[in-house]
This record gives sequence, structure tokens and C-alpha cells, in this order.
Amino acid sequence: MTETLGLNIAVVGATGAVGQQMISTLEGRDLPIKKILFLSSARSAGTKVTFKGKEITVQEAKPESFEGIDIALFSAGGSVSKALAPEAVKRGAIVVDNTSAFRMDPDVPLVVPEVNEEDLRNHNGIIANPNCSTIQMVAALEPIRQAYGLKKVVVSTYQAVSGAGAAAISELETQARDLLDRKEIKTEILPVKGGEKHYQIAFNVIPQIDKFEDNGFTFEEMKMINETKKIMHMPELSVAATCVRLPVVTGHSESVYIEIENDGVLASDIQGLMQKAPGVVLEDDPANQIYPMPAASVGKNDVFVGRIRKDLDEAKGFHLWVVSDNLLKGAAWNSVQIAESLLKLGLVTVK
Ligand code: NAP
Ligand code: 3JM
Repeated sequence: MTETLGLNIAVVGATGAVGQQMISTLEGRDLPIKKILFLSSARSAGTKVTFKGKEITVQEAKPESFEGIDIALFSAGGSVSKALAPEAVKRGAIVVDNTSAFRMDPDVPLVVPEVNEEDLRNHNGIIANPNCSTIQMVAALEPIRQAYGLKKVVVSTYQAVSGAGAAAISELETQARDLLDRKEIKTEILPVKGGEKHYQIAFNVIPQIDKFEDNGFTFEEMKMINETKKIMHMPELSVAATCVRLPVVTGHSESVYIEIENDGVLASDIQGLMQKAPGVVLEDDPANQIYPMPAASVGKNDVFVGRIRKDLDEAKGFHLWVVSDNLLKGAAWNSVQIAESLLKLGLVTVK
């Protein structure tokens, strides 16, 4: 579109909460783009989107949409990815998929560029973007694993409603307004869209994200457990998660407890690692009440880490507080970063 030499990119789910961030992230980077397609369901087809000053009409995603596409960024839900990602690959595209559809497939690299960029070399057409809560946690933990080894991770999340899509953002806003106006509230989306029961999210906290599995953990918790082991190449790592939805629009927070392998490590050593870690910003100054918060993370690509403490009983135990914009590093930015890594590693060529 703007260049004679460049990549042909498709954004699937372009009208959604993640898709909108994909578009603004692509606008802000200098990935060479020759043509860009914005795809959605038939519902939003015809909508106009401005990209780098040019008006582009959203089209319905179909198998033929991917003819001539180099990279397709998918965030339209697992069923759309299952149906259309293989069609895109068949037509020569590399798919970066934001859903859980292919993440645990052994033939599909699951990539956070700061952690396992080299795994991209093993792709067979589809690359999976991990779950948002997992991405921000592994970005903080990988430098610790490299320096001191890692034995155990116990995480509790405080997740924003934007992780559940545009409809969940509207639900929080409408409920909050109705509660303040002393009107009856409607509960239709959270905790799980299309699920049997729905609960109030405004002025509340819901200890369920995604559906329950037979083992008592939710699917979101199992995503964190399984994806962390895969990304860090540590099937033996002990991981447990409790995932909770909060009435926050954007920015996931996590209380992370870890046990490392090495003896004699201080909280200041971990702080030093976070200061140097790629994509991580240390915000840890209790004396001045400096710590990460979701509202401050909105619109930023970094993972913010603070409240780093050594456990009082376990000599190899540490506590961290990890915050990031779930729609950026958790989704859109990590996907665009993967596209940039593909170019850097020579895995996609500009024609
Ligand atoms: P959303 O706000 O509900 O948006 C859904 C998008 O998918 C819309 O653009 C929608 O188009 C499109 N879509 C729905 N059905 C479609 C179909 N049959 N064919 C083509 N497009 C279709 O949801 P979101 O928050 O952006 O999330 C979308 C997906 O991304 C989620 O389901 C999840 O799998 C994934 N996600 C991943 C992460 C992560 O951490 N990596 C985070 C959040 C979400 P219309 O406007 O036409 O309805
Ligand atoms: C489906 O905050 C959240 O709800 C997590 C984001 C999300 C995902 C995901 O990326 O794991 C929302 C809805 C999925 C999915 O694809 O499993």
C-alpha cells in the first residue's frame, strides 16, 4: 500500500478488541507493508477503518481472502482459526494465531520473542501467540531461569475484562453505570460468553476465567500451566495458577511466587535482572510507593515488575508483582513482534 516492496498482511478479527490494537500497533511500527487486508465476520464487513491515513473497507474472512498474503494475524476466536488458518497456510501465508486452537500442538511453535524466538525456525505455517497472562509472566521469569534456575511457580492473576473481548468491556461499563444509577443490572457475558451462568463484574471479582476442566482448574489456568512449560522448554517445571477476573478495563496483574535452584540469591539480584531484561521495566521502590499498576500500563508494550521480595520462610522463594497491557504484550504487540522476528530471521521474504 505505501511501499512497492513489502509484505502482504491480513488481520483476521480486525474489528475486535485485539484486532483494533493489532491495527494501531502495525501503524506505529515500520514493518514494510505493501498491502493490508482487514477481515471480520459478515456482521462487520463493509465497516471502514483508517490505516496510515488511508480508508480501508473491512471484508468478510473467507478461504480465498488469503491468496497472495505473506503473514496473517488471527484473533477472531478458536473456531475461526481452526477453519481458516489451514486455508491461509495452504495459500502460502504464515499464520500468527492469537487463539488457543493450536498452542499445544507439538508442530506449532508457541513464541514470546524475548524468551524463545529461535523456536520460530521450526514453524510449519502456523505460529501460536501465547495466552496474555502467560506472556507477561514468562517475560519476567525467563531471565531468572537463565541466571538462577527455576523449580516452581505459583501465580494468582487479576485480569482485565478486555481479555474477554469488546462485549465484556461494554458489560462492565453498562453494569457500573446502572449500579450507580440504582437500576437493575444485566449479566450476559462474564465469566464465559455463551456459558450457563453469568455474574456481575462491576464492583465484584469473579474467580473463573474460561470453562472448568475435570481437575478443578479452569481452562485459563491450564493454559498458563501448560504454555509456561512449553515456552520455557521445561516440562518438569512445577506450575499452579488461579485466574481471576476484575472490574478493570485493560491491564492484567499477577502475584507470582517462584522457587529458584540457586542458594544465596537476594531480592536485589532479581531486581538487577529485571532492570536488564528485554521488554521488562522494573518499578520497585516501596519507600516511594513505586510499583506497577494496570492503569499505568495501558498503551505500553512493556511488562512492568515490582514488589520483589524474598520469602520469609523459603530461602529460594521470591514474590513478584507483574503487570502488562493484556491487549498489547498479551496479544497484538507480541504478534507483531513475531512478524518482525520472522523478517529478522529471514523466515519471510519481502517481495
Ligand atoms: P472480540 O472483541 O469479541 O472480537 C472478535 C473479532 O472476531 C471481531 O473482529 C469479529 O468480527 C471477529 N469474528 C467473529 N466471528 C468471526 C467469523 N466467523 N469470521 C471472521 N471473523 C469473526 O474479541 P477479542 O477480544 O478481540 O478476541 C478475539 C480472539 O482473540 C479471542 O477469541 C481469543 O481467542 C483471542 N485472544 C487472545 C488473547 C491472547 O492473550 N493472546 C487475548 C485476547 C483474545 P465481527 O465484528 O464481524 O463480529
Ligand atoms: C479466548 O483474559 C482472557 O480471557 C484471556 C484471553 C482469551 C483467550 C486466550 O488468549 O487464551 C480470551 C478468549 C482465549 C483463547 O483463545 O483461549
